[in-house]
Amino acid sequence: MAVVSSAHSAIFSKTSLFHHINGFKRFSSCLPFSSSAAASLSSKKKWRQPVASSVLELGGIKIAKDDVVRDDPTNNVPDTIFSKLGMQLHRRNDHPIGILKNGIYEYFDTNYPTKFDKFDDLCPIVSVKQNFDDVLVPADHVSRSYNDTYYVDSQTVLRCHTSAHQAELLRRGHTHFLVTGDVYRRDSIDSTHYPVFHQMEGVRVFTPDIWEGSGLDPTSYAAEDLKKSLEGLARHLFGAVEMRWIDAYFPFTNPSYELEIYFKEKWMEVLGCGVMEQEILKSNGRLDSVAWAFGLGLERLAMVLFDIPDIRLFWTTDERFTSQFSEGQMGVKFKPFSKYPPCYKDMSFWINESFTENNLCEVIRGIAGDLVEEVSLIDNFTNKKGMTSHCYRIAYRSMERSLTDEEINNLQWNVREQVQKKLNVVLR
Ligand code: FA5
Ligand code: MG
Repeated sequence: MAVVSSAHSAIFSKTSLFHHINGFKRFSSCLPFSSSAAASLSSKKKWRQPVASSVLELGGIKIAKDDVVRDDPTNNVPDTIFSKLGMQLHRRNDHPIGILKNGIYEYFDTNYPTKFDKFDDLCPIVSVKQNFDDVLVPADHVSRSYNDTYYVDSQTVLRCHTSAHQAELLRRGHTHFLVTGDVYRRDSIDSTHYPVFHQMEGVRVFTPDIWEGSGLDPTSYAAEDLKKSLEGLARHLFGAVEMRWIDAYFPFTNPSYELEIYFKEKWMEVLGCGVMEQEILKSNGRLDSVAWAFGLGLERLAMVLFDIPDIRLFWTTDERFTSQFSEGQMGVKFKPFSKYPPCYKDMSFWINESFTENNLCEVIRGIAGDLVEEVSLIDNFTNKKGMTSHCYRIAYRSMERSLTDEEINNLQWNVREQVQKKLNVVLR
């Protein structure tokens, strides 16, 4: 395994208004989460369609749509995201994400019998404190912005990483745990980014008797153990695959690393990890310990494992996809059911100071849903008057069928109208 050092960026690797509006009380009872491993959804029924009903049950808690999607400035959760809450792909044993989760469990159960406690049903609606403060994310960190995170209200978010559960589980006395869950981020659009995806968090705490006598200082001991465990996991999942370690930055670990895997002619980041900041351990009842932590991107790993070319496929209920996977079958290679052609549409506009690419992508997804495959900036210039123009290319493609010209033209027409209206930009 080659070791390469360089900086790398992603949401965490970059250097309150109203309180208890209706519904928040229910979320707080949702926070001391229900427990784990027990229930996995029946794998008999093939995957259900997105919930049309407007009341969900998450970790045993009932949540109504208007608790999560509200027309007020502290809320930026769109309908399309609400429809993903409660889908829990990671709890379906015949879905690639569930199969992968079970494969990772198997690795930890084999190598550390009975050690790791597993949680896969913790409520994705968490407090700002859990998601950010508890893991030392600075007050001015980009990940806290409304541009990057879905806020239910000023103190409540859809978790943007499973690290949101670290502190609480440590406080409850867990020293080895795996937390799997759906996480939510406003993000760009391409084949490896989706606004809802799944992570698995792993934490292992070491007490002094474990590193004493190793000849290593506790931090080096934990860092070595971490890399060994994750390299072992990668071998368990993939056998031989090209990978490299990258030095990284996270507010909650030091040192920090990311692991990249070579996939479809590109390096793809699959996980972040590191030695947990002492302060997190100290604040949660572990004065004399060190710990490592990691956060795996399950879709990214599943793409490599099952040869799934596009992240949107995880959400399809098309039989031609779902019938290819079954419980316990790790690494079956996905056979694409004919490839439909993409259709490209360009749009140019003068941006304003508040323009962001995440906002643009949110508007486009709101209209085109999973028919949009990629949004990329293809031209960017500033004129003599200081006005900046962006040209974006939108690739439309269905994973399931051919799209008609008329359908695409309608989508694009709608996108142009909404982009202009919602983002206050001037089309050219
Ligand atoms: C984190 O989320 C950290 N919480 C990980 C961590 C945990 C670090 C514990 C240290 C200790 P990051 O933002 O890089 O880090 O995301 C982790 C992984 O999630 C990425 O490596 C990637 O595999 C996946 N990921 C990130 N954004 C997306 C996205 N939009 N779609 C699909 N997968 C994504
Ligand atoms: Mg990252």
